[in-house]
Amino acid sequence: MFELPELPYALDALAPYMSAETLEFHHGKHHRAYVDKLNELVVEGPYKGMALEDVIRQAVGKPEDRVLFNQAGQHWNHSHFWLGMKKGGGGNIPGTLEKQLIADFGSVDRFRQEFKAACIAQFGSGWAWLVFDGEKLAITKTGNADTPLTDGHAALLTCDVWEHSYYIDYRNLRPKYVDAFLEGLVNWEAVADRFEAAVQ
Ligand code: MN3
Repeated sequence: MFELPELPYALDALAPYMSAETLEFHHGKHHRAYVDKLNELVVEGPYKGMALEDVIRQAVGKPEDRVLFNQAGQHWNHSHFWLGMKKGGGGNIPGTLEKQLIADFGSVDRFRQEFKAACIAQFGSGWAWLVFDGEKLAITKTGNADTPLTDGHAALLTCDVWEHSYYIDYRNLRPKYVDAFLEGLVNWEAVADRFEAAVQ
């Protein structure tokens, strides 16, 4: 059985950048619904007992497993998203990662601009990502439940740009939400740890 992971912070810890009400709905209702539906779909058949990453890799691109893939991808993406944020986030970037951001984007500011642009440019529901492709850092976008896991890229940071992620706090203003995410929420230590793990 897949389980909804507990948030690594209190519901009100990310305010005012992300409200308790948003987390209550987003984690407690949206993410929970993906997990519940996923469990219903894998209860019998070839995916029974399989690890989440394996479900995603095996279901991707199979039209008959599209609904199951969507639940599994959303479970994985959200679990990644929660761990990429913290109370008092958005501050200093650990040295090794900062150097790599400067090497691959020109400057940290330039990275922020490009990441924000990707969040805004994702048409409809989806995700923007900072990934490590084996050689360098890169920014990518995925639609709906798609995930860099199936591209062989190591996901380092993601911003959920589904409307349910920002509509309570920012209404239709996705750029304002992305600014808040970058300035006040990103857990750069967690991103740096993922980078170290991906490089090894
Ligand atoms: Mn979401």
